[in-house]
Amino acid sequence: ETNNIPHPKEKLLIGNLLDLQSGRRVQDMMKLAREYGPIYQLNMPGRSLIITSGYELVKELSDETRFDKKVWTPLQNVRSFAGDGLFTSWTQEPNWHKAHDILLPNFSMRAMQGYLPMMVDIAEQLVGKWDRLNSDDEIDVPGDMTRLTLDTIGLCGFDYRFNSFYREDMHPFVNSMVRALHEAMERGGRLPFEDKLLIHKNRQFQADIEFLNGIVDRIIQERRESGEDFSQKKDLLSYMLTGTDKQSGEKLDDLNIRYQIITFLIAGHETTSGLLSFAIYELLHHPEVLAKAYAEVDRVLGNDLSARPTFNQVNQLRYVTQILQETLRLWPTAPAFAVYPLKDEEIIGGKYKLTKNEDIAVLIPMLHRDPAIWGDNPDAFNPDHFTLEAEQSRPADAYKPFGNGQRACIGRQFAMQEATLVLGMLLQRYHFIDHTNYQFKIKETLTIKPDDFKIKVRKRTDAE
Ligand code: MNH
Repeated sequence: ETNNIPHPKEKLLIGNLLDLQSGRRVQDMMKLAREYGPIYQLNMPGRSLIITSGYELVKELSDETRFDKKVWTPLQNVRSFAGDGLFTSWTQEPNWHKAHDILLPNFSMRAMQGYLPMMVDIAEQLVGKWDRLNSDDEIDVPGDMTRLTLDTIGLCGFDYRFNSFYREDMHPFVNSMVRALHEAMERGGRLPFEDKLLIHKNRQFQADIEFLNGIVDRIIQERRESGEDFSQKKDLLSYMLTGTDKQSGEKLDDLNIRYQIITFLIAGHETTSGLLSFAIYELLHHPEVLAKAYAEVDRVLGNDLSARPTFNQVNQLRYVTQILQETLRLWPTAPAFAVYPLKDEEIIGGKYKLTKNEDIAVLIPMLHRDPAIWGDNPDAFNPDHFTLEAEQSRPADAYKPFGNGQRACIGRQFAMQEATLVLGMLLQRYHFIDHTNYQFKIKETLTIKPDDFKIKVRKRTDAE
């Protein structure tokens, strides 16, 4: 090859396929980045994957006049159920621009203010559950955070209650979604003929997709039958059903609405639940950070547990926000995105050559550990990385947990508001107890979460 990009030695016929193991692809990519550096290439049957993680490289890849989002192999597989929804569409597909234009008002500052009471409603169900536990009862942290975030996007986006806190198991939507996301990712690591042979997995994938569609169709039907005036309710669903795109004057078609709802139900909860889970994990291991967080929460929210946090109070939880930002630095829960060059390109002053055919991935957890930006100890958790001064003295492209440019996350403020509110309410109420001496382990689907992470809590109002 002549593109100068380092690559691990390939095996006959399968190339580097085995360098990324099932269930730990992101972690293997991180390991290879530590070994091969800020850019390396993996060659697999039928495709090649370039993995970047140095700030200097990502700065160039973030230039939207030269590079655009690529719907790379994992996302192509997600298109089986998310179609040309916002997350899985190419920028030049008409429905990307249309849906972006129609749905943007749902993510304004005013819209965030409107969501807060609904976010509080669901957060109160979470603390209602934790308040009633016996002191010996264990909490499945990612499990309860998933209940919380799914119910929040359901209520805020679609006026639909999954009521996950009223059931012992997960809502079946979650099981189908997790399996489908996992399968979408696994397909990228199999040989094409293997994919075809896995009859059971293919059947399960189809069944899961049909199940997700069924839930979405029920949500649409309930709204249509509710007889409410769509133009009065300003949630995602009403914009999807009635909004028109300024450029084309058109509405979204029925199939695309289905894709958008699935997209938002998935994108709107899977990553935020991981963020809250990792944040609690980090707090358990950083008592000095935890103490500062308690002090801030006590000052801003006070100790009246029956008072509902206001929009202003949530925005005043600056240190809690820094904790979440630092958590997303080390554990960006959507750990990679991909771009392609609009024409054949050279980067780093002609050092590396890039073509449209490769998937060029930005491996966010390693970008966020570039020593040139984060110093000699980039693995250390330190919310002071996100003081205003620290943020101002750092280039913007060094931190990309929400992706890049016009294709960056539309739900960023939504996620941060929800996570800040919930972490604030938990800190206001509980001591966290690591009774299992948790051994950190990551579970990968398309996203990352702490695996099998259990805690106990004790109310702060109880005697020490
Ligand atoms: Mn979200 C795109 C991360 C929460 C809806 N999101 C992205 C991308 C990243 C991302 C990274 C870009 C992916 C790519 O370039 O291929 N998102 C996150 C993280 C959180 C998150 C880390 C929480 C923490 N996302 C949310 C929430 C919603 C949401 C909450 C909805 C309420 N995200 C989206 C949508 C897109 C997206 C929709 C696609 C946007 C577009 O391309 O127009």
